[in-house]
Amino acid sequence: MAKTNNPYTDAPQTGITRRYEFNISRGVIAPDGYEKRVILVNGQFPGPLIEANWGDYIEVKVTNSITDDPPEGTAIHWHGFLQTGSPWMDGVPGVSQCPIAPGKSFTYRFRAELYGSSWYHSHYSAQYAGGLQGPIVVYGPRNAEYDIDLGPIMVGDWWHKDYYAVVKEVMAPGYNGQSSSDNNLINGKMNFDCSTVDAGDKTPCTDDAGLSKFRFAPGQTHRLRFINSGAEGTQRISIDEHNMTVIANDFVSIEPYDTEVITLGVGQRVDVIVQANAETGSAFWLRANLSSCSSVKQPLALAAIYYQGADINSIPTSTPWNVPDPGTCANDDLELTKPFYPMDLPEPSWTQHMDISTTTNASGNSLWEFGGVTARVDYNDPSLLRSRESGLQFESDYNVINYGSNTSVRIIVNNPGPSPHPMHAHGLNMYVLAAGPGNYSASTTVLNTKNPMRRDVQIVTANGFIVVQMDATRNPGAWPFHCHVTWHSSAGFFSQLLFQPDELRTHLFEIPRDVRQTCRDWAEFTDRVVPDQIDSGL
Ligand SMILES: [Cu+2]
Repeated sequence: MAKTNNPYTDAPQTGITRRYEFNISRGVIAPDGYEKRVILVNGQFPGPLIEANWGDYIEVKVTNSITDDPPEGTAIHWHGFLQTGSPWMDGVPGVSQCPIAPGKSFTYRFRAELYGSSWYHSHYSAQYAGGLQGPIVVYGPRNAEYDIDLGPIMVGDWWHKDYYAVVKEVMAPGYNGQSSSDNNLINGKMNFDCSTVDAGDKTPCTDDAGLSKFRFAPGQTHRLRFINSGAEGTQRISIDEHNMTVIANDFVSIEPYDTEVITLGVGQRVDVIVQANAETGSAFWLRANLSSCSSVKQPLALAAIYYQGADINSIPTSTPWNVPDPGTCANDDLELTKPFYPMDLPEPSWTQHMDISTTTNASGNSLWEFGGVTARVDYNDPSLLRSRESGLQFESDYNVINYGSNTSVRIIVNNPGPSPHPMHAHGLNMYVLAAGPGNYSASTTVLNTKNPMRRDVQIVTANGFIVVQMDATRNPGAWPFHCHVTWHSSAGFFSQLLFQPDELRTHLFEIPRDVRQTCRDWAEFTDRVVPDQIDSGL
């Protein structure tokens, strides 16, 4: 039961391992009709669905076949998975592992400790904006009834340039902060108007590439699992003439509430139930709009929903909800989102500010600072390995914050700038105690301490703040806490929270043999080829 089973501790011992093999390679695809150089999983975009039951183990053998044009490392992060006792499996290069060298394999093994909807993506530079991403569903107890599971719906902004070209643009001296996405995709599909390309652009382009299509059974209830797998833009998602009942945010079931539109920052997930209460044979648009708080050329993604009996080649003529974009990119009010399984907030043993700022370095690159530091990792020297082998000294640009034996850490993030940031924590769900405009104020900010929302990504709005808290005892490790806008983390918006380093140095956290081997392989590769790490590496 979702109400009585603690989602963090009561996962059943199923004794089952779900095994997958991923081959990562370069390719050329045209999901919206415009050809783009990408990086694919088993030749697919989005990558294959990973499915498991709550309590299962998931094992993925990842082979890096990015062997030329140029050869490149990779590492895959399993978004939202706690990795309790398995910090090596978190998939962050320069933090939990060395990148998987071209031609080499690494097998990730971790437990589905939580249940719900999520995704995997490369954490190597901005590779996931180049296609390396896919959905994950973990089936678990229900907090609301429904008849049909429509599965994951990945929604993401899409750049026509390959990811490395965009990183180059973002990292160039004098960058003005505006790299516009070209389109918006639902499950890797959308049309594009090829007449709008820049003059002289000879890239092959076809109009009417086609849209994603979904089926509704009249009278039945349907579960839809929305995932924002984009690089930057916040999505506002609605279904014409249908209400949605929100039942989960990220990997956290919540008390259901109804809405006409959901707001989804990069990395976030929202699960909804939709009652198919229209007539047999009717058709409706599912709309995802990129909010105006980021810079986009074509904000609207469409998918068609066909009721049984409808002509699946017909074009829906449904009416959109009147839900104007407030332009704030704020998540729904915390009053609306209450975890279904209530938990008490522990007393924080430490409270600190981690504010967001920008800086220009000596070469003229505009970079982010998080807690006053612009981060950059060394792929050859991951912090987790170092925390065992060479003491707890890190160069300042690792941006490691050592919390020692703290039990629960409260972090206040003020964002005085004009961009919103979806803040993502690895290895845990944050308690979200407050989110609002302006700066946090110790005297006036009201903290929501009674069964506060928990999730792994929370948006801090432009000129806004959030207050989050993280339990630091249950999961020793070096856990990234960063902005999920991939161009922002490339430009240094990244930190690592080191929890319980003394435990990390016990025999319980011996460095696995394969993790060492991956570093040896990477060292051998980088002796021959020096990767052009023009960004933070993340
Ligand atoms: Cu950001």
